[in-house]
Amino acid sequence: MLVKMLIFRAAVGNGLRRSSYDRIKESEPTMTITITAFERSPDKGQGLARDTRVRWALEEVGQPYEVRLVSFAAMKEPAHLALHPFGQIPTYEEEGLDLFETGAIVFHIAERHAGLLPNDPAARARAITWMFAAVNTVEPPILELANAKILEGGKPWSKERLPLVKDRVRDRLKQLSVRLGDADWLDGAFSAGDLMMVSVLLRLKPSGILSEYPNLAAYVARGEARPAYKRAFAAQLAVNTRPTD
Ligand code: GTB
Repeated sequence: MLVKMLIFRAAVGNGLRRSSYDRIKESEPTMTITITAFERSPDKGQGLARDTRVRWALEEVGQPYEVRLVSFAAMKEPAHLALHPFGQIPTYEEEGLDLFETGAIVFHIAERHAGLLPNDPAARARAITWMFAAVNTVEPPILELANAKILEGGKPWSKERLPLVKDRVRDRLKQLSVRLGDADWLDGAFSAGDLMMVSVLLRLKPSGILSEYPNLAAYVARGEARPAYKRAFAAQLAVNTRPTD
């Protein structure tokens, strides 16, 4: 595998055409991929924990994977901290490579396997841009809203602050809604950029804010309707609804 990675880097470095890279990708042997997920997600299987986006990416590219379930306590133990310095899920392991951060994991999957990034270099760069926009620009206000509700809901100032936080989410959604317009996906065919953006937007579903932007609500629904998403969702649901030991 190391050799193949080096070949890929060399191909890119030498400016070889994309078809060379594709041939390398096609010849990639199947390897064991292991991700981590909550032993029990606090959302009880709504698919909001971030392992879902990694499962989804793996399903889109047809890569089988294994899941190691971790408790909140185990996430803070040295063994898990060696994989994830911040003691979180998900992580990603394949032979010779450990990764954390869903943006990096999904990007890695998309780079290694066909199906999530276009071959055309410019379209590929734009799809990657949308991945960054999802985690750097759209996700922060959405997380802020989740924190305002979950962590700060009991504070005396929370009620006054909440509308401001919601409006920051709306500002971003309005802009995204304008850009998406009546297109199915953000830039041509479905890509890792859409996978990340839909995953980020899904967190808003329980708030009702998403439905204020019908084209975004439809965009998220299109993502959820993808067979790969359905398989990913079902897999995490099975974990989170299994009988307790
Ligand atoms: N930036 C990192 C990434 O994208 O990989 C963030 C990873 C992260 O936040 N992981 C969370 C975690 O491990 C789980 S997904 N938290 C435990 C900890 O920090 O100790 C976030 C999440 C958790 C729960 C819900 N929920 O129940 O609705 C939704 C999302």
